Amino acid sequence: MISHLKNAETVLLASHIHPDGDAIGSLVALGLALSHMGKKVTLFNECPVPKVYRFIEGVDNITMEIDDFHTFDTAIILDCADLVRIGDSAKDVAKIPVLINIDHHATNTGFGNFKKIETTACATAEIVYDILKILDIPISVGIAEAIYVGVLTDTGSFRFSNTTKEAFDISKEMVSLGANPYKIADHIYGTYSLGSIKLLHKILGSIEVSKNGKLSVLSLTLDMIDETGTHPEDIIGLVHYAKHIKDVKVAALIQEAPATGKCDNGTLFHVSLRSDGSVDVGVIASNYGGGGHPNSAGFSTKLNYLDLKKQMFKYAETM
Ligand SMILES: [Mn+2]
Repeated sequence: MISHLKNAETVLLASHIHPDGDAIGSLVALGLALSHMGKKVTLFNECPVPKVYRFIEGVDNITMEIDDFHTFDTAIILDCADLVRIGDSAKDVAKIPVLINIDHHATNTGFGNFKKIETTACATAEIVYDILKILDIPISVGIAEAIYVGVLTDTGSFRFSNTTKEAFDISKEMVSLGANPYKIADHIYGTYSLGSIKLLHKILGSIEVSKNGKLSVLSLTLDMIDETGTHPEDIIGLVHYAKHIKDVKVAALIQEAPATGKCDNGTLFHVSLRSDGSVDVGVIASNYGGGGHPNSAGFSTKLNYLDLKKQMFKYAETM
């Protein structure tokens, strides 16, 4: 894979729809690095970059539309367990001569011609960091911030079970190279709009807990987004509130999908799942055609709201 990366000339880099900090951070960090090597680089994500990540250098170069997929000799897919996670363009991207799959999800399907799948990596940004070391590319302040964002957000600010020694080692190095932890944290956690706090109020009001107290469910409707003047891409990390309840093993956020939208073809709801470690939510998500990690996973569904909730609460009785 490394020798192919060195030889690639026109590279498309893509990450998953509804991007998180790792999807954006990995995309930008590797993109800046490959540009530095003199390659023609295009950064691609089908969904808008959430506002809280727009401070990262190079995010303005992320495009949501590609006119001609034939111009690329290589596609690098980041933080995606499956190629379809990049969205509608998966079928076009699949035709690019060489596909490189860089990811840390245990449910990764192993797609692509070359792959670097490290399931023990705290974030895809950690794997990108390793690749930059192998390629001996200098890490600029912009790259350092992007990698730091990936590690910070995928570890839940160094709280989740994937918070490894490497997470701290890499973060320390990124800080020594110029990433500013306070500035980054303030952008990601301290720049919410009033509307998003009002939205939080509405979502918290929707909470339901299963009879045995092991499953908590938050619901987010399009009406709530409308009423608060917020945007779906601004909704980050809400599911964790449902996980903070004592004795809850699995927390779920059911999010209504827009009726039309490039990101959401035919999908009625997106479901985010988080586990305390005693239930493998990656398996639950796979059963619904999604994927993820044992403690953090998600899926999209065409089930209606009541049927979906019924199935989830029925499942809760087995936990
Ligand atoms: Mn990730």
